[in-house]
Amino acid sequence: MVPEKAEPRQSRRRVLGAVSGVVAACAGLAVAELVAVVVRPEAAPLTAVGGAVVDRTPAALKEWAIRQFGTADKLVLTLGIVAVLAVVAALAGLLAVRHLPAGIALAGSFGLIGAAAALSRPEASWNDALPSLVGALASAGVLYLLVTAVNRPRPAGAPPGGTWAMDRRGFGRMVLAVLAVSAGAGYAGRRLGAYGSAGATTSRADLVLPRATVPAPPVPAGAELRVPGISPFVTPNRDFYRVDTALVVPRVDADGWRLTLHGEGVTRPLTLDLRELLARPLVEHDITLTCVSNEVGGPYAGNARWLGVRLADLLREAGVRPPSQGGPADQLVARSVDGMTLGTPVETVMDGREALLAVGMNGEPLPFAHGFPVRMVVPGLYGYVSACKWLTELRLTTFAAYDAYWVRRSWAARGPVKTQSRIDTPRPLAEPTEGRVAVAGVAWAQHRGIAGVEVRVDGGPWQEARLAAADGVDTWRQWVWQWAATPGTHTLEVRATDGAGAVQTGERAGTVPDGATGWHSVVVRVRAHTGLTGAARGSGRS
Ligand SMILES: Nc1nc2c(c(=O)[nH]1)N[C@H]1C(S)=C(S)[C@@H](COP(=O)(O)O)O[C@H]1N2
Ligand SMILES: [Mo]
Repeated sequence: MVPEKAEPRQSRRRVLGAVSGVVAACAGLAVAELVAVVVRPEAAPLTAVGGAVVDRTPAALKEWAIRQFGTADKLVLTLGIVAVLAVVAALAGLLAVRHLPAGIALAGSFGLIGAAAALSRPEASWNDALPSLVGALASAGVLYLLVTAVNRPRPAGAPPGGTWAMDRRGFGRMVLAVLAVSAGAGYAGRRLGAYGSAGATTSRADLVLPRATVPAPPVPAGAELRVPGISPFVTPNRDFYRVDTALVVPRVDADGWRLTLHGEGVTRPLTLDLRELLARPLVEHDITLTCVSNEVGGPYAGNARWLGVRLADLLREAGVRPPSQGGPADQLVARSVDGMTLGTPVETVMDGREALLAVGMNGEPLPFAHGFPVRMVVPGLYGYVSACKWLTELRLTTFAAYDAYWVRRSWAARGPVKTQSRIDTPRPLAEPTEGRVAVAGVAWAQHRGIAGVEVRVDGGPWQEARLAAADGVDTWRQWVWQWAATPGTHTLEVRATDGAGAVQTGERAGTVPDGATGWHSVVVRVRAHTGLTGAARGSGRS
């Protein structure tokens, strides 16, 4: 009789223990969020652990994650961490009902992991350990209270079997109280976080960009083909792809922003605030930005009108000479407020192209996600070696002496953009009707320009596509080819020729270490006209 009663009681105790563990973890996270508001948003445990995971993810796995989840990769990462945390928290609770110190030690060790992750991030200071440590203390305290309640001995004289109902009510109340306080703390943390970056938000809203001293000519009317489904020539800011390691977008207050320029061969080091930067001549230029992680046919390319200061002018003013003129530094290392480093060849920046310290994107200040207040953009180089967002430091050094963030993670030190072309329409596995089908897309070979695009069907002869008007050599170019489609399954392929006459290679290569190559292909199933007479079928209308 006794063992039979003890069994369910034991399992109930285990369930309550697991619940205690999870609730204690919630409390710990909420408290940590609140502390992180004061310390630094990036130091919140979930963000810190996520960031540390990103830093340590091998290039191949990162590629896979980006491919699988696209821009949701960060959300998936955070959910994964939460899932692991929940499991370990439940285990800590289970352990705690049997052996309280051991359970509390397990819960607390998670705080140490959070703290270690925060300290391992670039730009970390000792303070960054605080959110996780204080959070761990809070969660240990809550776990202690809950588990003590779970383990409280049955009051003497209580009717057998009914005792748990009493204790459970008390336990339930405690759980609800802790969850309510945690939710309140978490909410307060978020609100205070927004308040903390209110200065940044206002500084962006208040920023009036000066007019360009050298405005860009209007985009030629013929640059935009009117083909449904083609990428627009100018990518709206809200649709512009985003690739970075930041789990929380840095919100920099423009009023406190400073840029320092120093290093080898710099005879006059500079420190500029935003007002001083904006007082310089501003150039406007259309540049297509592409990511080295873009698969053939992938989405990580966007075209914008950038407003900014010519980086080469600033470098020259600081006394920098390119290596070809005897300068000692061949690498310009840009560093962002969140510690990201990107290394750019000095020679490229100073060879006359419009390498910019950009402040404006498509007529507005840079969006926070795209680097407010200042970022770099260099036509012809992949983003990872040129397009530092939330820029705060420029340092002259050599490629021999220093490896930037991505180079330490198996990407090539130099990343010139490879010629690429993409079929935007028809979409893969589309089912157009036979007859005239517009095959269209974009092609890019920044700073060399696009001289031709060809399409072929089922491995047949290459056919010249019609190019849209060019808006200079630094942007992508739209193209269209009218296909007389016949019923059945067909493979469309595209290849471009750059301004130097080099034909895009068909040799397939992955994105690591210096960008994917190969021809984009799309398989479609062309449907026969139905319910039409033979004469109408031949008319080519569709
Ligand atoms: N601070 C910072 N700048 C960064 C990155 C980053 O992770 N952190 N990623 C780079 C990469 S890999 C690319 S492709 C471009 C993407 O810029 P976008 O997000 O504005 O499109 O930003 C670059 N600048
Ligand atoms: Mo990138």
